[in-house]
Amino acid sequence: GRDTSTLVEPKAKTKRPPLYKVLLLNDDYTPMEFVVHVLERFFHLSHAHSFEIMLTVHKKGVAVVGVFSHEIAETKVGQVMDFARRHQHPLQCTMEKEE
Ligand code: NFA
Repeated sequence: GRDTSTLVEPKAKTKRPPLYKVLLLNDDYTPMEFVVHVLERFFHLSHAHSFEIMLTVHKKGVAVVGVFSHEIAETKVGQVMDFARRHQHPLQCTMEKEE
């Protein structure tokens, strides 16, 4: 307006870093108790919530376990894949960028 003392600069857009969903995939061989243990151990979920997520994966084929920064998601996926491999279970864990 006519106020010569006030200069309004364009708003600098603050861009939040993208978040990533960590997904667990069903298979025919990994024992249910192993999956529950993985969820408790690496995602710090209660036994009841872990069992619930495990059953969702078992019935629907896939479920989101959590949403994290890229670095944390990558670490979780690596930990789960490594733990499953060491126990010779085919359990698969992946990540995908959130919309
Ligand atoms: N489908 C597996 C079974 O019947 C259990 C499972 C659940 C595996 C979730 C992987 C993920 N033993």
